Amino acid sequence: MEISNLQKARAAYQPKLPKALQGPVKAVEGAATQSVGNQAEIKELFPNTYGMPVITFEPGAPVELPPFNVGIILSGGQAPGGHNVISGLFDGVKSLNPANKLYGFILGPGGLVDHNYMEITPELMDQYRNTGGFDIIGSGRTKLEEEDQFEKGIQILRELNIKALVIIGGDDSNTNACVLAEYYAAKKYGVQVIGCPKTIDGDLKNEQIETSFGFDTACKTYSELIGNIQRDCNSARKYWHFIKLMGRSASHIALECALQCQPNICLVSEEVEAKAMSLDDVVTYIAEAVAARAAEGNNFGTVLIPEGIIEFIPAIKKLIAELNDILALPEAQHITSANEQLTFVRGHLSKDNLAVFKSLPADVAAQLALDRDPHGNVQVSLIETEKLLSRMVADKLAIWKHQGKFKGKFGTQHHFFGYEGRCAAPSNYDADYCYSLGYNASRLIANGKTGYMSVIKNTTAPAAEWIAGGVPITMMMNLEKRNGKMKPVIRKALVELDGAPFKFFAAHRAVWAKETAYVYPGPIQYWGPSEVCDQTTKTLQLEQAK
Ligand code: FBP
Repeated sequence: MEISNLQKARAAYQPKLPKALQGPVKAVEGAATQSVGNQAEIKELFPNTYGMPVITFEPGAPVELPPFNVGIILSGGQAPGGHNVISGLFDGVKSLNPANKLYGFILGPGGLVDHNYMEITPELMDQYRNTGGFDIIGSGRTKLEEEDQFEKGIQILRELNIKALVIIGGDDSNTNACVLAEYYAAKKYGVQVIGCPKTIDGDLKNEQIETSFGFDTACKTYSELIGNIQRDCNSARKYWHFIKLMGRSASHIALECALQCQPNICLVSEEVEAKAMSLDDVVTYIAEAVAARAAEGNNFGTVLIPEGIIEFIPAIKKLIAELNDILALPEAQHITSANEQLTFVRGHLSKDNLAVFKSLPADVAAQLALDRDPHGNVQVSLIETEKLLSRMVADKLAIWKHQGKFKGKFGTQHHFFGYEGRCAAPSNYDADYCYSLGYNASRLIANGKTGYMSVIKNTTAPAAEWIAGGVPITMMMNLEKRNGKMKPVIRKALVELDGAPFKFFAAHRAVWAKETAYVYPGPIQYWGPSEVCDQTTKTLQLEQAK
């Protein structure tokens, strides 16, 4: 395999570990835990894995363990650092006993069910250290939730003599990891299941998890691109750039990029919902900023749009909730064509929601009514919100022009950044954080834990001071409606409007809207001054400063 010079140099980088993981560990247990919501129901659903204590690792005495094998699964969307979780786990498992083996299940959870796997050998591992992507074993979105899948899984786990399975995923995949842990514990199958917090979306975080891995690198990659666009924009001074950013429901990515780049406008879905804004309110907000800049001769600017915004406009949110219920009806399961599905949906919607549905541009309405991903999510990355909004702003400005309220020009360009950042070579932060998460998972396994998520905290401090341990996954759960039914799920972390990152943004955005206060972050640097190479996201800095 031909590899780039950067890849070669980067392969030699030895990721840092927290001090507690640099030698043998002892697990220190905290008090019993409770789930974040619906405690009685979650306890009943997870009798074997509910209420376990938070674990913190401290330096301890060496213990000899018989050899054991471990399996690993990459689940869901790619996020920078996945290969480092695997290399951390690989090194951790080998450090416990060089005879231990690591097996990767191919193309996500489906690999476990279909018995599609490969051994991760030292030679293979070395080709992927500190690289982006999930291509070492591939990823997939198969949802692990049926008993029959769990039973197929145990067959191959037994065949390979696997003692523990590590599932690297977002909130949905870690929810499934917990269900699997509970199932294997209830059946006394003797296989442990450990989760790892992954997603560029940044929405898998809470009191215990500071950030999901990949958020740091992805946001830095998008911010580099946004900065480049802002330079171009400020050079030609003739376009408004509408930039949609991945992130699914939550606006963490858009907000972080706004903190890094200081664009003229950044929409925050959670605020749109809290202020009960209509689509027209959002359009008016942007149009007013465009008109105000035009009045000063500035016919250019940048608008950041979180990809999930459409779901947060209250009328559309209500519509989506009803659509989800309709799509979960038994009759809907036999529909074979998109047209048939649209007719079915129209025939079942309530009067108010049908009116909202009909008011949407046909392409957006169709996307909302069509298939969900395997976890029941609307596939927001497929909705071209950046074009929808710029089209509606143009229409409004045309009316204002006619009324003499807008005298400028409005030329537009559109961008969607998502896939560009998900497989970027991990920043130093993600390289260290991910390696530590993986290494730490090996210690949770060695300590016999199951139903835990690997966590590393205090990550705004130097790596040696990071705190390693485990958190019971049930602790993060509550009940939410999915595919028409109430299900136990990890609570998604949306942007908090009283949180430090949003407050900082809100305090500065009026100036950023009017003036051209762009910041150009430039590309991620791996070697050089620490203030350039080792900074965490602004979100994390602001959150941890409290
Ligand atoms: P995960 O939640 O699985 O980490 O995926 C994140 C994400 O990149 C979202 O931001 C985006 O909406 C979605 O995946 C896109 O899905 P796909 O990779 O299937 O196109």
